[in-house]
Amino acid sequence: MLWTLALAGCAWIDERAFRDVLACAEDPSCGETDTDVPELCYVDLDGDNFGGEASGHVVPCPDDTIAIPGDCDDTRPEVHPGAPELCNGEDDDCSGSADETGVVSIGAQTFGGDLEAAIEAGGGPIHVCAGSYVGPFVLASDVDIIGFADPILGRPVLGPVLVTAAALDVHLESLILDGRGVHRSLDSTSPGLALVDVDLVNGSGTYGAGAWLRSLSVTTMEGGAVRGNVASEDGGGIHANNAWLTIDGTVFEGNVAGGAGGGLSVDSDQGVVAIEDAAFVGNVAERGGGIQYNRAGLLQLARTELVANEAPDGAAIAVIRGNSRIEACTIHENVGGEALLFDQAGAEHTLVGGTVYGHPVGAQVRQGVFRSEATVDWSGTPDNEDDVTAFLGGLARYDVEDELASCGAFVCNTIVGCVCAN
Ligand SMILES: [Ca+2]
Ligand SMILES: [Ca+2]
Ligand SMILES: [Ca+2]
Ligand SMILES: [Ca+2]
Repeated sequence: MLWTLALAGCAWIDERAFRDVLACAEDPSCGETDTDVPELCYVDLDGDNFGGEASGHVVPCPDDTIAIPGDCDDTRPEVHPGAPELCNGEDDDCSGSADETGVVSIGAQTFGGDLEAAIEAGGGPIHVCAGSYVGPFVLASDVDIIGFADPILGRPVLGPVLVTAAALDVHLESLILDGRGVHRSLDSTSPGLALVDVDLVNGSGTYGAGAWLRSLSVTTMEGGAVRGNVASEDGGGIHANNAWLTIDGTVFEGNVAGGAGGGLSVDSDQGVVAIEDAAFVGNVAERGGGIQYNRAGLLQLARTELVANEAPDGAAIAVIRGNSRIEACTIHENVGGEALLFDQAGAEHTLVGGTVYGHPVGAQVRQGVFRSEATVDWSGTPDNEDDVTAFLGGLARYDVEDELASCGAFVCNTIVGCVCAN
């Protein structure tokens, strides 16, 4: 009614008065008491049309203020109510929290929960927040994918979770790739794959259930874990076939291979494998419970722990082809056969310091040259008093722990057994 009067009288009213008229029309108590509270202005320094602090003015608002509050960061125009919530640890939409579960973003662009779309779009590091994402994810160009709060990349049906087909430079960080017991977690041909704090878990496959690193690929691993993967053939955790692989601080735990290399198998003749500050714990295989190395070249292993791995041959490590240098490693209580198995004529193996204990036989050199460059502690435990190095040449097997201290190097073959090389 009041509205009608106002229009009929052709009286000029400002916008606020007009809104009051509208409100009154729906409020029977209008006019009985004075509820006419002045509308406040809020400082809007970043110009996103949402104010932060109250400015002390009422409408009409002066410059740099606005009657709409709710800006939780008035220094950043991209942060305001209704802005897309990005995966960045910050509250972008001013809802009161960084509610980022299931959010994927590249810079200021959000992809909701669609990681595949983000990979296709590219153009910057992809940030993936907590949540579960369903692959497969095929990387066909350079990409950085960085997780926050341990997002899980999985796949419910057949096919690897993540494939780096033809990708040149791939950086994956703080992600969990979960094969969910149906396929391997990672399949790489990338010549530049970096895994930083990436977990490869619950994979299943013939070779390399956690990851199959294919011919001529180059991979660096830093931190993270390879856990609970099961291969029917070689490489329960990882199978490196003609592949370069550097491992720093990664934990291989509870992986199983029906063939060789419960934690890691290395084969074919190209590529360098270097491992440091890692741990192989509770992996199981028919040969090389922790690691099998079957490649011309050199296995480099430093400051790494091999514990409670299990295999009838080479419970911790089997080097059946190629050379090895095992430095300052802790190798104890592996189960099955000897802890260390070396078995190629002419190959050279050097043990430098470290500790080997808790096995019926510490090391077995079937063939090759075996050297000890620093004192290795072959401590038996009360339950394993015969835990000394044993060398098997042909049918002759004998313990040489004491001789090793004075000799330093043995040459072993299947004809004459082992003789001091000095
Ligand atoms: Ca603002
Ligand atoms: Ca803002
Ligand atoms: Ca955010
Ligand atoms: Ca929020």
